[in-house]
Amino acid sequence: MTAPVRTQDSPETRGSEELIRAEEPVLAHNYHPLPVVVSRAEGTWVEDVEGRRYLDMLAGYSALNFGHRHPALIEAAHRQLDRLTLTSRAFHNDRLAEFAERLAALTGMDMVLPMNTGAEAVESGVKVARKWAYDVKGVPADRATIVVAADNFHGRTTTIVSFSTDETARQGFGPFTPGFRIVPYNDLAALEAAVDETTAAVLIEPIQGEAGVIIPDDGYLAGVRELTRRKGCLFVADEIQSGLGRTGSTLAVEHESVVPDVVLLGKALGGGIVPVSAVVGRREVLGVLHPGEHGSTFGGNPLAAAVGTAVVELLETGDFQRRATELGAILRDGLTGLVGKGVVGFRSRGLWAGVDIDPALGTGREISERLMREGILAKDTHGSTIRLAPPLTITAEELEGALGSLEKVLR
Ligand code: IF1
Repeated sequence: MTAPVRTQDSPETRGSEELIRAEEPVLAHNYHPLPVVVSRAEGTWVEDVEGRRYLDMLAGYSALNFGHRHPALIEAAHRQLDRLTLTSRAFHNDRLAEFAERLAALTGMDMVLPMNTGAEAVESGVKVARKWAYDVKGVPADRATIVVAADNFHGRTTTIVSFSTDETARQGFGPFTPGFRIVPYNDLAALEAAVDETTAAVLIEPIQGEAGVIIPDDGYLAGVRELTRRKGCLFVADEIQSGLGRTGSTLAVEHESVVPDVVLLGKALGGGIVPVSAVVGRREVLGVLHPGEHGSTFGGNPLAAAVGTAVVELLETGDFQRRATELGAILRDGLTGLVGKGVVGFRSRGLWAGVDIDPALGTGREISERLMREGILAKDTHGSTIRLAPPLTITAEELEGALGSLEKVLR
């Protein structure tokens, strides 16, 4: 006799350890989560099943830029839940026009293609860039190439891992999609050599997230913009993790006053409530799509559009961007003080940092577990690098506390 089926209203009474054990036989093992079972959260704080509180320094990999359950976002979601949640794009809905208008204005673009996950935005960006190459640039059919950077992370679909340089992300998932060229990041000469008359686009992260918050030299993004314009191909910026306030500006490319042809957005665009992503770009590019050529069941649904509009409204104030800049100075100064005390180096912009820990002190995973015991949730990327990306709502005191805990676990 299997365990009684728990109905929606009967509370989950199992504790953290029991829940972790219960997952094992039934949940695919594509993650190795920290041994914490979150059950509630608000702002920058999460609470586990036993009521222990943790400061969230990961923020859903930058999907929780506005903190857990931001009141304005929850209110927008509740209001829409009581009206309309899904129509499909077979019909119009009364939320999508405003979302598209305000997102386009926020990003300085002409048109919006609403999708759901980041990977869908990247896949849609690849398709639109290729179609632009054939319809506008005149590249021969099926000959379009897209140039990407080594150590990229753009998602987990088979086409996207086709251009990954991370063997763990590729192993066992072939055969792969052709039409991609890989060059070293932050290397304009290599990019110059790889872009030719077949090139539809250069697709890069303005700052490489999963690679460990790798920040290119000043001038690299401006160089990509000049090179792509001169060679007649598109500059597609993947701002799914770097965008929407994380680095201190609405888009990370603003740091070099660069305007790409296409920007990919996701994560925080859904306010940490529903998956919302988008391809935003110039009319000449997104105008290549005609009815029936691309789509998505949930893309642009009224609930997503309502939450997305509330997110855009938060960003229109500039407050979160300013907070990321101001608090980012505290983060940078705090990490600078830890260099030589267990930190061997770090990279940071705004409230986003990749911190390289002395491997002698432990692996990134071991450091993350020690931080967890100090009430701080953070996550390692590769080796001994810890990513720090708190909600942009974090207070200076909370940030100082997190830095204090990091110093403590490194002693
Ligand atoms: C995981 C980190 C990984 C992204 C950029 C597209 C996507 C992502 C720049 C795809 C997603 C997520 C995926 C998640 C962990 C996290 C991540 F860098 F953010 F930490 F893996 F690299 N472009 N990043 O960062 O968006 O389809 O996931 O909505 O796969 O474990 P998605």
